[in-house]
Amino acid sequence: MQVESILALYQLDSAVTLARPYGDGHINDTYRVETESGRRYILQRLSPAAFSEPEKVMQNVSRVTAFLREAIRRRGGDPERETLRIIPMADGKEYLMADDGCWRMYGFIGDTKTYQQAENEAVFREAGRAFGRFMRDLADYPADTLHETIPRFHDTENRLAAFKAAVEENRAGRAGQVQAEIAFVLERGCRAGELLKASLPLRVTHNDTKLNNVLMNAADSKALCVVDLDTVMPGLCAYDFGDAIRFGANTAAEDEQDLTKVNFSLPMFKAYAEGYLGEAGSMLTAAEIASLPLGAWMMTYECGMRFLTDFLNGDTYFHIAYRQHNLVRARNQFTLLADMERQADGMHGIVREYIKE
Ligand code: ADP
Ligand code: GN1
Ligand code: MG
Repeated sequence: MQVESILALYQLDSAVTLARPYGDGHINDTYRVETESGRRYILQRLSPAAFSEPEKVMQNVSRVTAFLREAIRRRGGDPERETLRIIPMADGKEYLMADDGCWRMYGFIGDTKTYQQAENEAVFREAGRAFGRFMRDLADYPADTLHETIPRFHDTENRLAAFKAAVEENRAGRAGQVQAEIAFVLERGCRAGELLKASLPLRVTHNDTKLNNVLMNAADSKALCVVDLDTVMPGLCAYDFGDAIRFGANTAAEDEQDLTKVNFSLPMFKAYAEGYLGEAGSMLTAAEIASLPLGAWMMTYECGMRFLTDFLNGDTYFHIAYRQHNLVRARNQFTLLADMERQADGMHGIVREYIKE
């Protein structure tokens, strides 16, 4: 459906003056909307490729944000700036099921900044604080009432099975050109089940903790609001920690093509651990803290494999800007992973300091 027709279903404060694609998310179609009075909104079409049951996503988001607003208020924060608010349509519904997918609107949280790369340790430490606080705020959320919006989202063994099927099917005829990358994934396949085998406690986790899913307050550069709540589900803290490290402790962008620039930064890892464990460390068991380096390895392995799977399938899942984009991203993740393997002892040394004997 046209953005204009969707907007016509909303009764906003005044007439819409602008609706323009916004942000760098890989999944949803996001638009920034402005009205005559100067108010702003975020309009999104949920990706049908990612979310087959959008009603469940919206039910989770509605409940989780209501819960977060209370938690934020209780700790003296500002619920209007520190979590998302769904803007209902004129008929009171929180989303629209259209032919091309599910549409929804949020209030725009202004005077903020999102980073596509961690510019320095202070920024990344703040991101760690944001996701640590997020998990703590949701510690008492009844996890069994959450829908699993993407089944087995971080079940890496299942991702590996999907990867092998994509290689076998070779739908886009690209397997021949990525033999080295396929071998890289398969060589490590025996480790895919390591996290799930560890019997770690399930928490309410975000599951997509990329740096650009945190809004930083422009005025003081402090972490303000965690966004992109579509994958909030029961999960392991190692997923949240690991996925953030995968993105932010890379010395280059996730899609940097010059692989000599792609390294794993231990100082960035340390900064994130300080922020995250400073907020959430007291609620975690020793086994959970010890699992965080494995989380970083696993999320990087899994994400590289997911990019390569999408490349093999003909780019049906992640947004791409050019033909080889998913392959570039996969190579980037594998380069990062190899460097993480070289620096595994360093990661373990850092988290060990947080384990109380
Ligand atoms: P995707 O699932 O595609 O990543 P997101 O929900 O993360 O979509 O939105 C894309 C980007 O839009 C985010 O990275 C963030 O920069 C920005 N954004 C999302 N929601 C808001 C909001 N309520 N206020 C301001 N910016 C937002
Ligand atoms: C997607 O939605 P976005 O751009 O924040 C993806 C993550 C990947 C990430 C890789 C729902 O995140 O799992 O790690 O791209 N989200 C979904 O950049 O699949
Ligand atoms: Mg996002």
